[in-house]
Amino acid sequence: TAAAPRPRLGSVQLAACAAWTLGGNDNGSMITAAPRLYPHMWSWDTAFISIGLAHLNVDRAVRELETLLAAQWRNGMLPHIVFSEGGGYFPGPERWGAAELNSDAPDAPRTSGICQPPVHAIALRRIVDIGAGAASTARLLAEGWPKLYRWHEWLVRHRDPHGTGMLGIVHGWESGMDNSPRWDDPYSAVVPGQDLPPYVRLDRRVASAAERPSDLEYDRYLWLIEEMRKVRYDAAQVVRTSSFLVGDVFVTAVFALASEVLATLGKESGQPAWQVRQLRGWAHRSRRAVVAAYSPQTGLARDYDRRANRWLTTRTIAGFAPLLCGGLDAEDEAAMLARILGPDWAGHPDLFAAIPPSVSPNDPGFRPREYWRGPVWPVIAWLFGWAFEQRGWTDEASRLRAECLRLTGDGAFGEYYHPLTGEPLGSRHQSWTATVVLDWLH
Ligand code: 2M8
Repeated sequence: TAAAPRPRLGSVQLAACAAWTLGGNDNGSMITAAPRLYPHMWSWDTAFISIGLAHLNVDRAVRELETLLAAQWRNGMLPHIVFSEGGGYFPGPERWGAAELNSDAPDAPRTSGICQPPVHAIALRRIVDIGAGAASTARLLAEGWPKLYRWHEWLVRHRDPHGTGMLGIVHGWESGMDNSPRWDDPYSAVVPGQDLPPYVRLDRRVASAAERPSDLEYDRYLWLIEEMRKVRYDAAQVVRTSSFLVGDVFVTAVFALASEVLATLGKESGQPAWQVRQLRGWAHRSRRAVVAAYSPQTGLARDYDRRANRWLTTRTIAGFAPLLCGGLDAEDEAAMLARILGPDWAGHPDLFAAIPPSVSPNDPGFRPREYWRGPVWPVIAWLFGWAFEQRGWTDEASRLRAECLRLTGDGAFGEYYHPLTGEPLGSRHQSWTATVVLDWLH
């Protein structure tokens, strides 16, 4: 697969394109994740989107995060989708039925009944830094911080009830990496029942079938929703009854990192000292769980299938989770940093740009066009780059940034990219891709 020549915009044009993309995805009440494929608000997309927006208009960035936070469930959960008035996505609010079944869910706006990786405190940090001194950022910090604290508390209470530090997920969608090979084993135990109500997929009207999950995968995704509906999205029961329950090492590392960030923001802004201490304690415990998931055999950290009681040794980008939150001993950490930059990952000689893809091109399961099974995701690269900077790996962070700008420099803002040719795949004009580009350009 030879790389086709692709146009490259100058940085001013590229920033203008990114701003235009975000403006185009603004439906008046929210910035949707993508124009046609995802016409609603997604939890972790919105965290990233608000970072890019902060460079354009900090008040607008604040409003975006506030819109998401306003949909927080009364029990503290931040839902993975906040639905706009429009349709065009399946499963929509009727299929989820969250507000009908659970009194903790808001009636308006409508939401889904699961969550996504807790990156929001990182967005708060970025917005507060970019918009220092603005009245809106001060308001966001004062009113948003306690909401994020409750969100983290919900995760600890319901997704780590035994205090292991490792957070569980009850649906692959909660990982954000829907059809990653990480979940093939646990999904093989999810057997859709005869009573799975019929449905029509809408995603393949926009993205080609080869770039989306299979029908069998979708049956399983929808079956897990049926299981949750049966227990009315009661968080404690969902964890007991879902046929999918996995300790997610990537979500756990994000949680450790974000809890540390939230603690620091809380300390700076005079939040109660006991809550700040508690956040640091959660961060510490989850960091230890990430380190305990590290496998010297693969040199990567593993997920844990709680239904089958076994470690999952699939090798994907998520295995580099310890680089996000730290905690490995110095030697293992240096080896892991070298590995993500080395020939199996970002340094693979056939890559279009030196960015770690979702699955290594050397892995037998590598599928370069298929969603979370091989493509490069700029937003994931942003997260690693940001963490690298926090860890003091500034050269590595700026090289990654330069490579990402090379990949995304045509202004298409693909949802994901073919790692070998650089072709944009999935949706075009994807908000979170535009937004991380804006942040890289500043
Ligand atoms: C993808 O997930 C949704 C379901 O949540 C879908 O395929 O319909 C994932 O890439 C997820 O991480 C992302 O938040 C979402 C919107 O961009 O799309």
